[in-house]
Amino acid sequence: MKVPQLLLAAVLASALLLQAAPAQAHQPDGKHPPGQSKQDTLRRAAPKDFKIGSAVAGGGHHESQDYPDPFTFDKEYRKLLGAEFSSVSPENQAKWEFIHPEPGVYRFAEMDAIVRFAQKNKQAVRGHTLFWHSQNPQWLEQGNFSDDELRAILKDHIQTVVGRYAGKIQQWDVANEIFNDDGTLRTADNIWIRELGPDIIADAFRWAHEADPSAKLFFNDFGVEDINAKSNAYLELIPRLQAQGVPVDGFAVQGHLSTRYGFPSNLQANLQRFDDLGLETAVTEMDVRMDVAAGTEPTAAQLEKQADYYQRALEACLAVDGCRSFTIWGFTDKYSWVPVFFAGEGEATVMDENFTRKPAYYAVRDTLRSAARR
Ligand code: 9MR
Repeated sequence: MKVPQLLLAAVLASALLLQAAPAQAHQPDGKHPPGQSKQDTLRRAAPKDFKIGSAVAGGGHHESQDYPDPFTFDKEYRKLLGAEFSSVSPENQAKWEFIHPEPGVYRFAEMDAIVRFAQKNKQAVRGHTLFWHSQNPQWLEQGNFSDDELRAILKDHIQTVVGRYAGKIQQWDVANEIFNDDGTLRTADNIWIRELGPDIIADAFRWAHEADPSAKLFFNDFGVEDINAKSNAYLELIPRLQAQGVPVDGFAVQGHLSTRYGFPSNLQANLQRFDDLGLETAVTEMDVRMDVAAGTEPTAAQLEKQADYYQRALEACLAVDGCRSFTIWGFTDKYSWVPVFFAGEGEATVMDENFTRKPAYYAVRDTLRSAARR
């Protein structure tokens, strides 16, 4: 080859390289699924002061599935959990049966690991939950304790658990699901209310506040997205407690929705009426299940409808001043509680079993982005 030809070849080669360079940016990097770069995540899309969260899969229904503990064993899952979210909630790892398995015996390892992970990834933590009718250990439910003993057990539990993570938990779901759909207290199934009377609710908040004055203390429930008898019951109870000086900071709607039913169209107005009381609000367990027969895939129309529900719920929260935290109850269908609890329903989260983003993912991301631009 003569010198000018060589030069030409070199110029051509570098031109080709230059052309190839931007295209490479769109190639999978081996670390992220195609189309998912580290920059392009929900937490990056969100407004600065807004937490976008996920439950941390482990315990509960996971223990009867044929996979190991997701949070501990699934590397891809952990990577996405850290990259995508600015808040995490223990799905089961801080519930009574998990964290307090025997009288006087606490098992903190799993919750400690979640809190460490959150700190490493600069994430907030929502604590869940201290006072509930479900997932209580047998020793508690069948213990035949006197009222004084029960009170002491609850106080010790709340102060031990909340105290251990003091300063590290942004919001605690202190009391979970205390009302029936008709707005009456769940007296029959909630051991605390049944045995000690409704005043124990105020004590639970007081004890939690003593143990961590910096944590925001919430009521949390399902079926309270809309204005209805159950959400009205909270609207009546919370100001009554506040008037007595009980440290209640927030009201949270879980957001377990189904495309079988219409979207709760008064969600924003409902959150707003709690905001008007000076309370924080939050969406804490969002998912949108749909009917899918085993072995079949959801249709495009189903996925669009699901995306629309996620988007409207997020928009409702974003439109209310004190709603600064939106958590989804798991981000992948691989580990969702839904198919285990509802036969014939599933696909409720924003990513499929292979962590591929669904239309709901993009709806959430784009809604966060437009809010961040405002
Ligand atoms: O997702 C949780 C699942 O792993 C447990 O088996 C189940 C047991 O009740 O609880 C699920 O989480 C619930 C949450 O703690 C409270 N609101 C309803 C959630 C879905 O059932």
